[in-house]
Amino acid sequence: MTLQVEEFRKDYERVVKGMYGLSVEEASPFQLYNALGAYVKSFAGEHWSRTKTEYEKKQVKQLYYFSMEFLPGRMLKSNLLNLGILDVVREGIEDIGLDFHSIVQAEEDPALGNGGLGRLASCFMDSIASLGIPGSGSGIRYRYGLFQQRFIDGHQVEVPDNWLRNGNVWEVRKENKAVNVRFGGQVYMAEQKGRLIPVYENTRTILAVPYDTAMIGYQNELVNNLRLWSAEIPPEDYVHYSSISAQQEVNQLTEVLYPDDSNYEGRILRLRQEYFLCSAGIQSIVRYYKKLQLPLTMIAEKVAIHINDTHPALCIPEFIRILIDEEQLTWEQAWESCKKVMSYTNHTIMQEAMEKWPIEMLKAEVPRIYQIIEEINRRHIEKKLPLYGEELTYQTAIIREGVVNMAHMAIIGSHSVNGVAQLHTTILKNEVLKPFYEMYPTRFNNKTNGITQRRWLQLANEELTQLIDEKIGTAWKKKPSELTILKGFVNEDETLKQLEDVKLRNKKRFARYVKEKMDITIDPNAIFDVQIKRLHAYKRQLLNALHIISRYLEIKENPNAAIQPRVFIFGAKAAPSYLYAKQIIKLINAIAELVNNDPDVGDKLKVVFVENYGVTLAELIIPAADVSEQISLASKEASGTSNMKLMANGALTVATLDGANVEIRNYVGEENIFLFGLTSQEVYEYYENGTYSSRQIFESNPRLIKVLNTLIDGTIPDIQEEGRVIFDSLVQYNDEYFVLKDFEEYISVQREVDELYQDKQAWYRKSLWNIANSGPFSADFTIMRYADEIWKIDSQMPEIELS
Ligand code: Z57
Repeated sequence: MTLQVEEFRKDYERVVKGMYGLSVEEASPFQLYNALGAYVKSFAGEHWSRTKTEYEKKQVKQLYYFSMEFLPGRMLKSNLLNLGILDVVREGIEDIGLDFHSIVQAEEDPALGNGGLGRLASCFMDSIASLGIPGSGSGIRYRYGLFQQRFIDGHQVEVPDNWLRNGNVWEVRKENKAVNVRFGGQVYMAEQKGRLIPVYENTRTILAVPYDTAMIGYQNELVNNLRLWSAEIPPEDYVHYSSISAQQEVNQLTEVLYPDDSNYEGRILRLRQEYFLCSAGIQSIVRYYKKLQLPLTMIAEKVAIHINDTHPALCIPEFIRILIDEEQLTWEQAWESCKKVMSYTNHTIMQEAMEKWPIEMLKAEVPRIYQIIEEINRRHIEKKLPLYGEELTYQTAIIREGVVNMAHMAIIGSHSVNGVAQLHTTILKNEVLKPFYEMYPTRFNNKTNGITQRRWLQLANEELTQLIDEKIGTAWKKKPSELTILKGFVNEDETLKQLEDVKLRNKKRFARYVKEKMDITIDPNAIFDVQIKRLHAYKRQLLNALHIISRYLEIKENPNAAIQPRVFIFGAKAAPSYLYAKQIIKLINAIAELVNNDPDVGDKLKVVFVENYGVTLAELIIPAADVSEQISLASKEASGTSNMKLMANGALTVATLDGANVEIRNYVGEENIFLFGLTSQEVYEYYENGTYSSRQIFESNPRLIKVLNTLIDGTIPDIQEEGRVIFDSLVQYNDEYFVLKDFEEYISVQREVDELYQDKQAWYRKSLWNIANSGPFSADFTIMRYADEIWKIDSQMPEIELS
């Protein structure tokens, strides 16, 4: 069934009239968007319902991907692309005389995640559907997404993200699928018909209502589901909710996403959110499974549950609770099924990100779940003590020193634990989770992250997509490995020139945005140097900032020297409670203020810190990037995914050997990436011998002295407090992330960047080489491996071939 432009026009005009009683000329961009969304949703509805019936009829094994975060980005264009009607619809819209771009822009960007982890979950949803894998997402429908970021005098200010204000055309409320989730009270075991069953007292029941969103596969007529849960007062339970405070408690539950990325804030409300997701999700899975009329002891043959970081790890005790308390299985039966069903991804080695819930909190909020965790722990210790002795066994305990270690529970309760890049997995095995690796060597495996080229190349960079199509045809869109065919073009001057033109147009597009939004003029011929990611000390935006100061000082010392112009582009939100990160934002904004307004500097150096970085801005910035900054302290970034997106769009990477940067290096070769800095091994050696002295490095490097002094001598405006704190963190408090240690090599590798850029042909040869080598980072490959090796789920389209 192919859609014709004419037919679309008629249908669309009818939808607009039906929804708003307006002609398309009268409707606002938002109304036009909403009507188009409704049209797309009904277009996909046929496939959606057919997919569901097929899964049920064939009783296929299904994956449930549990995540506290999803960052889907705007969905209109992506849905049109995947349905194969993007061109027809765009043409139809423009035939009517409407502006397609302004309709697209009327959509809110749902920020139901913080950063890499949430965006990865959404890339995975796209790949799972596109590969024809039966699977759905399970998450929370936050009433408010991640805060919107504003800058006031260079300081970050957070504004609530009321993303549902105008409704959400993609979601479908499924009130008939609601379930009850119980919190608090007391629980004791009582005998009934010869079995111990839990008796609850004084619990509060909250209704979990699912909202479903279609996850549309790429031109394969398959539509999966993303199910987001929302908390409501159970209508039949009004007596318990007569007080305002009881009502408020329910309304608070799914009110807002916690804004911490790679940082654990042990808040009671967050614990409730986690249990709410797990309980609602597991209940709905078991309910579905029971419809199939198969024995509950065989649930692992039809269900795989994936835990995205430890945030949904309460899936494990909740699954056991339901099987034992409500379905009368024995502990042994429930436990065996649990391990077969569950798998877990670790996303970080940062200690401050590790979830450790105080026992008292769990007892108060989810008393039955706590009992089950105690029992899992007791049996674990009992079983492993004789095999591994005290030291190792107690290192793997779930409960220790008054807290429940969620990572330990996730590992013990699953059959698979994976890291997200080769280096990360190696560090998990040899350092962070070493005792577990000794105990369960076969449970550990690596699944290097990936990205969806559909959003990050086809949609975000239409011009590059067209160029690639012209060179190698369109098969790469279903078979990302074919991007390697581009390697055959690296010595074709014409292709390199075309690539340069594409990049220049993307840079001009971004420059227009910067001019309009920020009133900063940037030169599209300068190098666009991009660092876009959450603000975190370990990611070392500060190192980037010190490099900028160093260049500024060079220009001031020698205003007439010829230097390669560069625009430094930042996008980053800081967690509201992360003071140091906010101070670095202020510092970078102050540097921008200084250099952008200094007449000695002109176009040689510009600094642009975009407000409110998110998926939508990423789609604008990434295609315009020449340089990709991936400069975390080696060993600290589990994988990184902006590194992959930027590479696929032809940026050259400046990197430490951290996370997936190592694999990028392996694919492109040393000559096609700018490496610098300590290796993870060297970092670990410093930790072991404790010999790092940042002060020594500071005092023996005249350039560093000059650069760091600008933080405290008034050179940079309006940073009295921030400058001092940051200076002290580097010199006085021994520079936790080895910024000073890596500084000199960073400066020198940046000089090589400038030199290479003088030779455009050489530059774009490397750029093309990077694009040609980005295929392996397709999330389709990643998901294929999860499905084969962990979930044991087959594609519904066995003919698929990615390489
Ligand atoms: C988050 O975005 C990541 C890890 C976490 O533990 C939390 Br909490 C949030 C990130 C890592 O920092 C990235 O390196 C990685 O690429 C991403 O998760 C996806 O795996």
